Formats: sequence, structure tokens, C-alpha cells
Amino acid sequence: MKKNKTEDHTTKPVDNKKVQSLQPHTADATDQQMTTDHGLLINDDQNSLKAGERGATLLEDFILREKLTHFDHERIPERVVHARGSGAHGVFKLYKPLNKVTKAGFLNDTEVETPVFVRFSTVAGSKGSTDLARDVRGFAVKFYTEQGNFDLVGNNMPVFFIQDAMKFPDLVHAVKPEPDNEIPQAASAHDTFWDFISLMPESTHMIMWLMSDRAIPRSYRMMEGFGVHTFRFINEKGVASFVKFHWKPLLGVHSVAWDEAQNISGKDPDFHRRDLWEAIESGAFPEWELGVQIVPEEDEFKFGFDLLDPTKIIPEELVPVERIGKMTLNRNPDNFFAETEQVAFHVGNIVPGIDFTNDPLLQGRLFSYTDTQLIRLGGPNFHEIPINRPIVPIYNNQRDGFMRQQINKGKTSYGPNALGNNDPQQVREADGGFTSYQERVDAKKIRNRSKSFFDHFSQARLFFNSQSEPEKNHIIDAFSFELGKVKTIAIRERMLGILSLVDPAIAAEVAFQLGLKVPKKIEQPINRSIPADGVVADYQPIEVESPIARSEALSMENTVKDGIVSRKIAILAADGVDAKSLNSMKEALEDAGGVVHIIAPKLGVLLASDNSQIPVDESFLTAASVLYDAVYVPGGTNSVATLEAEANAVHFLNEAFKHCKAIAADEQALQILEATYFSQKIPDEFSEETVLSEGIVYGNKGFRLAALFIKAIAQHRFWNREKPRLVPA
Ligand code: HDE
Repeated sequence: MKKNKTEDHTTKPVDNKKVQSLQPHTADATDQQMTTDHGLLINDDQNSLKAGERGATLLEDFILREKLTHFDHERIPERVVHARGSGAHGVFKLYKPLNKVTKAGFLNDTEVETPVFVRFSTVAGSKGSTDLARDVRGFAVKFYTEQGNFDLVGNNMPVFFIQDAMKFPDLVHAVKPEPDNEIPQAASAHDTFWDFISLMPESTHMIMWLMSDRAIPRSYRMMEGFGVHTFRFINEKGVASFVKFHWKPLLGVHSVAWDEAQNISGKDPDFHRRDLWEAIESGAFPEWELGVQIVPEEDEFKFGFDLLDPTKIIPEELVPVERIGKMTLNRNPDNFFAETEQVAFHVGNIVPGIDFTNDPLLQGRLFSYTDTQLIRLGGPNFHEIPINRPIVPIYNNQRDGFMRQQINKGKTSYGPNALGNNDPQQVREADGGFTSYQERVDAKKIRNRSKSFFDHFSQARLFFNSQSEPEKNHIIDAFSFELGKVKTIAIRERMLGILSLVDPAIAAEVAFQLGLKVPKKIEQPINRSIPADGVVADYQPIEVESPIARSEALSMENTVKDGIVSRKIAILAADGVDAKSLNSMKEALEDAGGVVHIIAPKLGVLLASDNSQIPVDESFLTAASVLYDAVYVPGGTNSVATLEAEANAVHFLNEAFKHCKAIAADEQALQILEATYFSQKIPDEFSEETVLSEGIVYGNKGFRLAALFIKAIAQHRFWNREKPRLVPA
């Protein structure tokens, strides 16, 4: 008889303190015998216990009861927002000590690799919704530091919809599916969302981001992250500075096209989850640099906006982002539920050297995150779930509660105590004990908003003006789509009014798409507050001039475009393909870090023109152009003829063209390009210049073809193809 092992091993290569702390809690059933939850070896897991072969099932069957009961209780509530997400383990390494501004240990020791767990998410959709919704993406990082957990719970957009936590439930109720019919899933394109937004001018800046391509990333690995609020750093001397956190992806910031996003949602709703998983499994570890913008306390009022207002960025031109370290995600979770679902982030998890500000949105979050875990994870001991445990030991007088894991020894669970030596002991600040930043507060209690929060349009305008032409077009298209899905004309008109305050040209273009006129008189937002003195609070926006007209960092056009690592490239082929034309391109792409799939009319192997056999990765039934970054058609007369007669192959190319992707063809395969809708756009001759502007490469020039194709793929997209729209599908 085999013995049951209690300990286990993992095959994952990465090792750090957090991974080690998870180890005793993992289990691997390889070569093991089946037991009940109580350790009894099971003889038959196929049949319930019955009174005779056809008899009734006996209540006595504790094995059946245990199995069904556990199953019946498998689900926990999904997150009230950010329900859909994907996680990964990694490490953070500091470039240089930040002792001038913060005493946080992990920001001072360049030798230490701090373990992290990251969860990316969409906001509005349910746990099973598509990854490609137009939405904000959550970017939550748990640093397991030697001073306890620090959670940087951010988003992929640097601002937020609202300025005060009081409005958060309203915002979420408005964007979630409408309460009468639970429609639509994972989409903001509906009446209640835009009703709310059109009455909340403070959301205008965020709405510009949400309507931009940032809301449809190509990959979690290709998005920026932002802490959003202004936080505080505090150094050893107790001197504080303001800080904004940024994550800068080393692969650059890239997005898909909206039409593509909608198609991906059908073809592979797990697109981002799969992309993250596969990249890590293949060793193409995603990396971000952590950046900080630091503002000395004395400069608090030097900007035209309020640092406490979460609807504002600090333009990088005014305060540069200093890159202070690098995060690498190098290990997939072992179990989605245990790790990604049960991880509990809290913006209030800070370490000495980092503290909060009075941003009224941040202040509300400090309450909400613990509160939500109590219902989601079922009680006050969620910090004991392995993924949530710090890598340092925990000692305090908190006790008991559902599912308590820790067995606390001794008589005393209170302090001060003399019976137990007054342990556990408080720690002096000098020895690392946390003390809150001693901000001076001298104020009346009031329920109101600071006038310094009332400029709602200047940064919305700054964002729009900083975009490239294609990005501007996408924003206008996105507004036209979203408002086009809104049924109530008054809401559309109210939004046009708001847009006209950002830029009359955007309002006019969206109005044209909606078949409406921009209203001359802007409807005043509903008065939202009547303080005790009976005077209606003045929520009317004020105009403030932005100190800069454009900010380079806001446009994705200016992002890194220097390689094709982990980019997915489709090679379309059929029997009779020229093996050399296929293999040389495949090798060149793979050497550059690309991931190549051979797609053929059916699965199995292809018989190449030299009789060699080439394994097929996907068929036209299982693959789709929207799941790839680029496409190549190798030579071989029979292969090309088969593909030309295969509507799915021609469609593949048409769609790749429509979504502005790099396309390459061997000179023998030119005829299939000519069978596409974009045949008239194929340049007569290709050169480096045409490749970089048109993204189409063809010919039989061996290495040069591959080299130029790689350059084209690195450009990500050729948005100039979008207008006029050539491809009907
Ligand atoms: Fe959250 N938010 N939030 N949020 N948030 C949650 O906490 C909340 C806000 C963010 O992958 C919830 O554990 C309030 C801003 C991320 O597990 C909840 C307010 C930013 C995640 C909650 C905000 C975020 C959450 C739901 C306004 C960017 C997912 C489940 C006062 C800086 C974390 C949970 C994960 C999750 C409340 C606003 C980011 C209910 C009340 C601003 C990335 O506690």
C-alpha cells in the first residue's frame, strides 16, 4: 500500500520567501491514493451506497455526502467590482536606494528581491466575462516586504471617475448591468452609465481615457499602471513628500482595434488571461519599471490643480517620472481559486515610509477593502489564507473567528499584561514600528467639496490634444459607439454638451455620428447637494488653463516599438508549401522572440513541396486573425492555390489588414494578396519606408523580407489604413 504524502513539491523553478511560504499549503495528487477530507482511503468513488443495486441511496453514505456538500459550497461571492481577473507571481528589484525620500525598507535595499503577487482585472464584468470589454483595467500589486505587505492597488489609467468615495456605489450601480434586466454584461455602452456620467462633469477626464484605446489593451503585459492617488513618502528624518506611482511596461503600451476587441470577445474571451499565462510559461516574463513622481511638500500648491484630486494627473513635463526599479512576473499560480481568487488587496496595507493623503477617494477606499473581504472571504481571518500572508511572522492579540488557522499559545490575548511579559511588544518608531505621518489638521467638520476640485475639463482637453490623429479618431468613434447604444436622446445630448466643453470639434463629430446637433445651451448638471444652511452647493465647473498644451507621455503613439518578443504571428499554409520559404521565416521570427503558429485548412501535418512534413498548429476553424499580431503567407504554388480558394484564408488576410497589422507574403504568394479587398493598397515596390508606413512586405528576398517584416510587426499597427474603410467584414 502506498503511503499518503503530506508534503509536496512544485515543479515551478522560481524560489523566493513567498513561494516558500506557499509551499507547505500546496498539494500534488501525482501517484497518491484517494482519501476523504478526513484522511480515510476511498475504495469506490464511482457509486453511491444503496439499498440493493437499484435501491434508494442511503443517508449513511458519508462519502457521497461529503463530496456533494463540498461541491455545494464551492462558490464564494465574486468581487463586487474587478470580478474578472488574472494573477501572477513575480519579484521587484530596486535600482537605487530612495533614502532621501522614504525609509521604506524595500525601497532602500538594492540587493533584496521583494516577492510580489499581481492581479490584473476588468472592472464592470462578472467573473466569467470577456477580457476584451471596453473598461478600465485593475493593476493590483502585493509586495511581500520584510516590513509586511505593501499593496499598490492601481489601475491602467491615472485618474478616476469621481472625486469622493461617497459616489463610488452610484458609479458602480450605473455601469453594472441594469437592475431590471441585467443587461448589458461587461459594457459601459448603456443608458444608466451615460446618464450618470453626463450628470457628473468631474468624470470627464476619466471618460476621455475610457473612450481611448487604453481601455482595450493588446495585453496585460502591454499596459501602464498607476497608483492614481497622491500618496506620501516619509524619510528617516520624518520629512514627507508627495508621490504618484507609475508602472511602465518594457514591451510598450499597445492596444487592439475596437472591432477586433469585439471579435476577440467571441473567438477567445480569455485572450488576456491566456496571453499572460502563455508568456510566463514560455519564459517571456513580463516586466515593468516602477516610476515615481515626487513633489516636495512645499510645492503642494504650485500646480493649477489639487494634488488631492484623483481626477488629475501631474503631467510628466511638470514632474518627471523617475524609474526606480523593475518588476518581473516569472511564475504562474498553481491554483486559480486559492491564489488569484482569494488574494485580498487593500490600499491600506502600507509600510513605514509610505503613508496616505487626504484624497477623499483614497480615504473611502481605506474602509472599503477590508470590509469587502469580510463578506467575500467569509470572516476576519482572510489574512491567514496563504496568498495573503506576509513573509514576516504575525503576533498580536487578535483572536478566533471563523476558520482561524493560527494556534496562539499562552494565557494572554490582551495588553497590557503582566502575566505574559506584556508580549507581543510594541515597537519603537526607531526600531521600525509604524507611526502615522503627523499631518497638522485644524478644520471644521463639513460635508462639502473643495473649490480646488472644480476644474473638470482642462486635463480632459490636455489628454485629447496629446493624442495622435488615429487615437483622436478612435476616441470619437468610441463616443459614437457608446452613445449610439444609449436609447435616451436626452442623455446623448447632455453628453454632447459636456464634450463641447472639452473641445467643440469632438462634440461636433460625435453629434454628426449620432445624427444630432450639439446643444447650444449646456444643461446644468443636477444640483447635487443641499448643505444645512439651505444654500445649494456650487458644483459648477470652473475653467483653469493647463500649464502645457500637450504631453507626450499621454499618447501611445510615442511608446516603445523596438521588438517582437512574444508577439503572435500566423503563417498560413497548405499542402505543397515551399518548406524553405516557410521555415526560414519561421526561424527568423522565432529568433527575434516571436511566437509562430502554422495555420492550415485542417489539423495534422502538411506535406511540403520537398516532401518534408510540417506540423500544423491550428486550422482555420480554431484560429482567427484577431488572435494574432501579424500574418505571413509562404510560397509553394499548390499551397497558395489552395489558400486562395479557401475563403477563411482570404478573410484572415482581409481582417489582418482591417485591423492594421503587419502582413508579409512570399513572391509566389502575391496572388492571394491580390484576391483580398486591399489588393489596391499593396505597394508596387516595398522598401523600408513603405514597410514602416504601410506594413505590407512581399517578395523573395530571403533575410531582408524577414528583417523588414520584423520591423513592421514591431510597429504594432498601421492605423493610417483605417480610413477609408476598405474591408467590409
Ligand atoms: Fe477599488 N475596490 N474602489 N479602486 N479596486 C475593489 O475590493 C473601492 C478604486 C481597484 O484584483 C474592491 O477586494 C472604492 C480606485 C482594483 O483584487 C472594493 C473606491 C482604484 C481592485 C473596492 C474604489 C481602484 C479594486 C472589490 C472609491 C485605482 C481589484 C473587491 C472610493 C487606484 C483588486 C476588492 C483585486 C477592488 C472599493 C476606487 C483599484 C469593493 C470604495 C480609484 C485594482 O473594496
